[in-house]
Amino acid sequence: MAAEMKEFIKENGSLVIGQYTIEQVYAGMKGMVGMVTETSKLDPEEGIRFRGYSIPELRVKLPKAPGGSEPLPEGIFYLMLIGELPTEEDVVMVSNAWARRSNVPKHVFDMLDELPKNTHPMTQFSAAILALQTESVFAAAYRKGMNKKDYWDSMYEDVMNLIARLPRVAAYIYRRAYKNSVHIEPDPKLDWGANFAHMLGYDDYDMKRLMRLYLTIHADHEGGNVSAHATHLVGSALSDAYLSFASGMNGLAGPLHGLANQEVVRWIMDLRDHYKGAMPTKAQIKEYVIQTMNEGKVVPGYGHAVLRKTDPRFTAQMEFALKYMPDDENCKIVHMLYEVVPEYLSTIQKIKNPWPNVDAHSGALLIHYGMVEYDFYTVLFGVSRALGVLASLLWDRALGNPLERPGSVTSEWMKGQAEKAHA
Ligand code: HAX
Repeated sequence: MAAEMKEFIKENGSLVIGQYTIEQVYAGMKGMVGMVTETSKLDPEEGIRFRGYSIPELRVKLPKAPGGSEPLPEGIFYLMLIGELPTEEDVVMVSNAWARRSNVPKHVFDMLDELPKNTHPMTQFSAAILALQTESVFAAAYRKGMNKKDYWDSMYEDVMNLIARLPRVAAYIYRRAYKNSVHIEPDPKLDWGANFAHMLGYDDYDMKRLMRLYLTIHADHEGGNVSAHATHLVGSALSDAYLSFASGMNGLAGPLHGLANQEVVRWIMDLRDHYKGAMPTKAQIKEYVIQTMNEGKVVPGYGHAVLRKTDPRFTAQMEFALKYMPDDENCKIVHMLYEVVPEYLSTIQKIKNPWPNVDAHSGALLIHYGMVEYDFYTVLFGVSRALGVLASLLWDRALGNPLERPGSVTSEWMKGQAEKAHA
């Protein structure tokens, strides 16, 4: 594929594929094509497709655990990395490889134990990923002196080892923060998602089913979102998978990105408190949304930089809720919000997308199965996001992608351009 891409660029490299405006440069480069990401592509109207497959298609087509109804996340990783739907055997192979590679060195747990218990779980997660960097096969090989052609091999080792280790690290953070540091050993017989639920302390079948869905739908959202872009950008300096992925997680920890999943639940709890715990009416919800906006805050879980319709990841979770927990009060509120918020936000001209994103629903599902510690939710997102951004990083190395270094200008320069244009 690397040779094919070189040839493609040689033949077509001078073709112009777009133009952009001063406004786009100031508005976070939205809508400017600036990178190639093979694992998934986001359509503003339809939502994400992983290697061409939509979420509803993947919920049917990807292999499932025996007797299970939701895809195994191992399958979406295989699909993103290889570009083809996996067989049942392929998925078992990935599952076994991750189980074999999942050992976390003691110094990572020791480091976590030194942090104040109230350190935000995402800060702990990022610090633990950096602490794991001692294990980087790529960094060790580079130091010894490695031919460019061999980058892919050691990066593959890092990517597989890191993904294998993340559930253990995340579960350790959770049990330390919320379960008196009573830790649970992994069960190598379980698949990656079920084992994660097990180590978190949720052994019932329902949570394992939710975890498999959750880890599948959060895995990737093309290359420009903050966590994917940060991982890719840092990786372009030949930083190893640990250094690159930690950067991505620092981006995911922002409230306009992955942290929105905890903010949604916090906002719903505040809303419920505001109305003294009673189920709010639609009129009350609207009133609370208006109050949030008037206080200069965002309504978490709504809006998107690219999407212009309801996020199919929201829809998948809503279907799950209606099937498995139709009477859950928090889910009912989430569904009422869906009836009220877009209608209101679409009256505000500056908001480009009034529809819910993935984070609008996930917390309510987790609370239903007993995971109420919402500060932890973004770590779950991060474990899943590893699948996409690390598959992409591996492709970056395989294709020999170069250092990323966009140009930047001053506002003086911009004004000069405008003057020239108006002269
Ligand atoms: N509530 C209130 N105001 C909103 C809004 C919301 N949900 N969504 C957008 N706006 C506002 C923006 O803050 C911006 O206001 P200013 O011009 O005053 O700064 C204006 O509308 C235009 O924004 P936009 O062009 O529609 O949206 P952006 O591409 O700039 O931002 C965001 C996209 C997702 C960051 C934005 O919609 C937002 O803040 N949403 C709430 C937070 C959230 O749910 N984030 C998670 C997004 C999905 C994700 O990455 N998950 O991990």
